[in-house]
Amino acid sequence: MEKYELPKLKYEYNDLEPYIDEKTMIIHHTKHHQGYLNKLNAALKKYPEMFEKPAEEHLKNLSSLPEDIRVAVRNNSGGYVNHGLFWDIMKKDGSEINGKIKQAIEEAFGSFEDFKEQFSKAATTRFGSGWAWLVVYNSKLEVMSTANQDSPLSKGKTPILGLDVWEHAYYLNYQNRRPEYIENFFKVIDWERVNELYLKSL
Ligand code: MN3
Repeated sequence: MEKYELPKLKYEYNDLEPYIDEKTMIIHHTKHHQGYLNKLNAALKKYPEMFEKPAEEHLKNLSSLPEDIRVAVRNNSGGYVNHGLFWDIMKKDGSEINGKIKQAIEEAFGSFEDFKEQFSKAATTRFGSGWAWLVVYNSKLEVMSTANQDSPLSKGKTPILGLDVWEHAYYLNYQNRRPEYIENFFKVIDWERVNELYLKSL
């Protein structure tokens, strides 16, 4: 492999309407996600052997990267990988939560509603640009948030659900109404996929 590539969506740009609008999806995927990818590919030109590993691997080992590309990888491999997960855990009309992930969420947070409240709070209170996450750490579920494009992988945690709360993710449709965007995100979550990622992480 000579460079990383933009993952294709499993659905159409307008499939997440009315919760996430088509125009936001197009700009987000073809401009923002593509932008992180282009910068990541450019940064690694000097170190082509790095393309042999999945981009996730670099985020797990930021401190071992060559210093001249460490910040670029943190931001752009972060942006590349985070958006890849974000697209992957959504689908048209969403799906009901079921299976092991349902059980694990109830065990970790008390109930699905308690989880939703914690996750939404993490997403709402993330100051400025960043992400809210459901992660697996030591086989247990946790809610967390990160700034900018920082990945939970850099803290040894495996993200299985992520919500982009950068303004570019919602501003066209929601303007400053981030809480409404967060509430509507729950209507398009592909819980079958999240369940698969959960099982894989164990
Ligand atoms: Mn984004």
